[in-house]
Amino acid sequence: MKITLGDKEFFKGIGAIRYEGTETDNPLAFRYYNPSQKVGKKTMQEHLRFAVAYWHSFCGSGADPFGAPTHHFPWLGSDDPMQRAYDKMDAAFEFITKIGIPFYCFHDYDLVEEGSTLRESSRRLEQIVAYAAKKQKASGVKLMWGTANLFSHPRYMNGAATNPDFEVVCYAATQVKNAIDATVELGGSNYVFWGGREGYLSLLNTDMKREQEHLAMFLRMARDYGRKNGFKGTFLIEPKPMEPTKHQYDFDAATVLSFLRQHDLLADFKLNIEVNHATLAQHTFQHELQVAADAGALGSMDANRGDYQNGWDTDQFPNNVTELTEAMLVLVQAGGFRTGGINFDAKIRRNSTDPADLFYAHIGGMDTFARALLAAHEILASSAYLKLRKERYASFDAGNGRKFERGQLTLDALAALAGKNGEPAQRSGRQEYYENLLSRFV
Ligand code: XUL
Ligand code: CO
Repeated sequence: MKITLGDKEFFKGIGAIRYEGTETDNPLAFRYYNPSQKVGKKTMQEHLRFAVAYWHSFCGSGADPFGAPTHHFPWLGSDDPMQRAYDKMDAAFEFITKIGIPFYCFHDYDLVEEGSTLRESSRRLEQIVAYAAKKQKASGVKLMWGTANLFSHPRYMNGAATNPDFEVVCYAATQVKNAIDATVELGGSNYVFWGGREGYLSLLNTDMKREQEHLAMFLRMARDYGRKNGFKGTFLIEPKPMEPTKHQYDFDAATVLSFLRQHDLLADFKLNIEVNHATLAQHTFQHELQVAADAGALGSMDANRGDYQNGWDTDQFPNNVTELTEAMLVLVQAGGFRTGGINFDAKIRRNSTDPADLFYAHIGGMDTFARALLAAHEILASSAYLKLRKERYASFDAGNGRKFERGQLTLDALAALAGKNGEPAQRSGRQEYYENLLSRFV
């Protein structure tokens, strides 16, 4: 079959999406995201560093555990896997360019489907990566991160790096090696590990300690391979507590940080925090970001939202400005992104079946983040917020409080002070006051 490249328009009738301001009625325009607008020292585009997720936006079929695909997008139509891969890439770059997002992210087998042998899969991947390099060069779009899909194929049903069968570990290693090569070739600034199958379904058949040691060994090898072969970016671990596995080892930010510390990997690995993974772990997104930031390990974000009425990973597009303003407060105070950014790891709903729905979804997500950034910046730059929070801790800024922080007191000394001072005066935490302060800027 003769392969055709680059001669189809997949999003007919939709041109470049532009900033038109809040007065516009145009549903295919940005109302807040104005890439060149300065917010403090950086432009919005530099702050937010948006990325499109290849898997949801171009591979997603709308299938769910109860029903067949509903997204019959034209780039998924060909019978030939290579033609399908090229069409998908043409559609992806057309979309990414029209929406004006500077980055994209992929799993190896998002770009092209796996073949029947490892050799065939690697050959397909090499071909499509060469095409991606051309598309990147022609469009200026950059790779934010690459990763290997170590969870879809049945061979990974018992885990990838943590599989009790060494042969599966070797297979996973080959995939990671190829995916790192692809990331390096495409100038990716991060490489992600998301361990969807790294964990257990039942502890009865699981040697947890041994599996976790295997995971650390595997990550060390991937790090060494990447560094030896020209990968200068950041390795990222993306925590998630469960789904698809009952218990995943990368449960949440605190768990991953302690694992990285234990295995001496913190110099090379940071965290990629995803909204709906945070909420699955019974945390807020901003909590997870703060835990990562406090360890100097806030690398990147996967943006989406869960559903308040159910427990699982619904991966909807973000639309809550107030919640995201709290998240952006953490990001801005942490100094913003370096190699990372905001990847829309979100999918249009099963019954959103028009190609235009992909545009509405990303426009809404981008505008929501832009509003949250503007609000967070204003709160930090021109409100009493930081001063008020600091004042809550004023008793540690001088006298015995300061001595305590410096390690100059003993438990006996604290007890003597309590004896002298008596019952402490009640001080309000004023949560509603802080919430109102934030609302004023949203
Ligand atoms: C799954 C998820 C993944 C990772 C990359 O919940 O978030 O798509 O982002 O493997
Ligand atoms: Co994700």
